[in-house]
Amino acid sequence: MISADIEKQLNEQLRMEAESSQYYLAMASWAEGKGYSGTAEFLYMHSEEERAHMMKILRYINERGGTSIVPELSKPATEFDSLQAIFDDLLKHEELITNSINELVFRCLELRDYTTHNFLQWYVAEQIEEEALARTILDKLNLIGNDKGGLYLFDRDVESIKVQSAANKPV
Ligand code: OFO
Repeated sequence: MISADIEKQLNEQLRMEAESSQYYLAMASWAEGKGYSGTAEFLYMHSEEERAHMMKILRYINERGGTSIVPELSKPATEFDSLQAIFDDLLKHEELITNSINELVFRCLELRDYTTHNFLQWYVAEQIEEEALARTILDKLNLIGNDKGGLYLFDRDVESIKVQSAANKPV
């Protein structure tokens, strides 16, 4: 059984993962509308991943005897300035998620909830991967700048970049 404190924080994390999914869905839709079909596919896939992250927490809370709360979500932006702006926002957002996971891990140790601590290690590994990927993409975009040919090639190639979980990678 999880404590009320951990249950509340896990529900907050669940909400943040759901917001991430909505946020990336809005980015994907914008990219698709602008003709960046590769970037759109990448972001649609990322949005699906975030939904899976949300579901994993939802199921965990219930499994541990708590009550998961399907959250109300805020409306994400519909307009973005550029691909750079999107991936800049995405990186900042992932850094926020990492901080939140770290806070949760810290609280688990304080309350000696080693089971949830263990559950959260998957998220700790995932965040390393997600931040690294966002930085790599942003570095590429910053090199390309406003060069149309470069952006065309970026959009063609980004589709093949997979958002992989560090936890699933062979050691
Ligand atoms: Fe769920 O990792 Fe991104 O937000």
